[in-house]
Amino acid sequence: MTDLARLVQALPKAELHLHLEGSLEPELMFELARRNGIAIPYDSVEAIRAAYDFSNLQDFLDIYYVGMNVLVTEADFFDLTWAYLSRVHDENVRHVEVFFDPQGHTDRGIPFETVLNGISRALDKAEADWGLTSRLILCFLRHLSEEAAIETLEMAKPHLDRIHGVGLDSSELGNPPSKFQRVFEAAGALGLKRVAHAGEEGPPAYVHEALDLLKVDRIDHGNRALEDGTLVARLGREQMTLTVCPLSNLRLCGIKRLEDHPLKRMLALGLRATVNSDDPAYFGGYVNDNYIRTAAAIDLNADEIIELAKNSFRGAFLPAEEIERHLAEIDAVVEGVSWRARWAVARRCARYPFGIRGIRPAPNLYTARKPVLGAEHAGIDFDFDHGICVAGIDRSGRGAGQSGAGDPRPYSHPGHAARSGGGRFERRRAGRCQLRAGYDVRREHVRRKSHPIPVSGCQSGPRGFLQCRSDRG
Ligand code: ES4
Ligand code: ZN
Repeated sequence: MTDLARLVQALPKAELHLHLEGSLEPELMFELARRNGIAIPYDSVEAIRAAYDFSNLQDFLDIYYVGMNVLVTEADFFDLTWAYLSRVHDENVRHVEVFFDPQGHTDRGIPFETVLNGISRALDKAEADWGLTSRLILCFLRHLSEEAAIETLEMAKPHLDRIHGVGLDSSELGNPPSKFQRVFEAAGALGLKRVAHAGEEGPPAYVHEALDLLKVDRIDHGNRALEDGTLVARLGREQMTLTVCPLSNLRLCGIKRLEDHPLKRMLALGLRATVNSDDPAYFGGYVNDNYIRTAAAIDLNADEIIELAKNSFRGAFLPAEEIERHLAEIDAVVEGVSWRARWAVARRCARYPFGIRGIRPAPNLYTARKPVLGAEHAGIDFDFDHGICVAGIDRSGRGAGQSGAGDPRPYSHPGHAARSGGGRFERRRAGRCQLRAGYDVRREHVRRKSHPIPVSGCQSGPRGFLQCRSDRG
């Protein structure tokens, strides 16, 4: 993993622009086609991927609407949503605001409730299992009529406890925001948030319309706003969030090369830009890939990457105090770590969803080392002031954790003992940290060899410890 990838992985992030149907990976598409006896025009997963060669938005949409035909049952919508959430959970995404296109399903005879129930069940499970929070945004297909959008809003009315906002997607050119003014007004009157794709392919005038006529709370994409200085000034003044999707822009030929992406310019102009994946199964990358590939292509520095992660929370439809908590968590990941070590932070991170002592950090990598005698469960703790430290005890009471082995950088004070709930670490010599003792660890030095152990399924353990299941025995 590169330093850039480590930083991106370590940062807590929100994803604000994701079409669930666009996260349908070819493997799942194939499986659902088989499960439901639906014919698809491909005879292999490779053939599906080979078809994903687009010249513009419409090229993509033509294939996207065919792909979603395999989604039929509630279980299909659950599986689709769960696969996406599992993926971004691994990328240290803490909050998602996802789109769905009900008209793409109801027009095929799939009941609105089937779609909604499958999606919501997965969203609820991700929050229950991992604390991964979410908002669901119902998108109107703009190539269809406003009457059809109004009918869709009617279907949603009994379920507004589970739908947070409305959006506008599909073919932008020729379908300006003004076409949907009434339905957006009705949605606003219901207390729903409003967003719209604008300036993806359409002109700056469409962005103006989205703001003035649809009264949107965010602009999805917004790239072409840069052509209009007055508009840029307004977006900056109002701190309007732009949900930018770099790999999408590349694959739909909005830009020729990723090096031409305007994201760095957007930040320099004071715009609240965020990074998102749009339709990751079709565009070749989930959210971290979007950060990493774009940062590499346009030379974003660490501060810009951190700002993008912060913007993802600032632009989220979350209560102010939750936004603040996420921002503080980003600061905590970044703070206390020297500039050089900042790049190395992820390597030493433990994954835990609940937090200790009121802090809720949790970069998502766990690189504790295998304990002396293979522990199945490792208690994990953090020394948040000094970068990252993992410590703990296994079930048998033997030392199970390890911190910073092989890389002394976050422990910038020689002899510093990392404070942790139970274990006590000392930097004994350059590049080595050793577990000294823990409260129910026998007073013995425990030396480890370096065997990374992947862990998952973390939960609160006794006395502020976290317990994680080791994926390997
Ligand atoms: C979309 Cl990239 C994009 N643009 C507009 N509408 C969409 N629906 C799904 N992906
Ligand atoms: Zn989109």
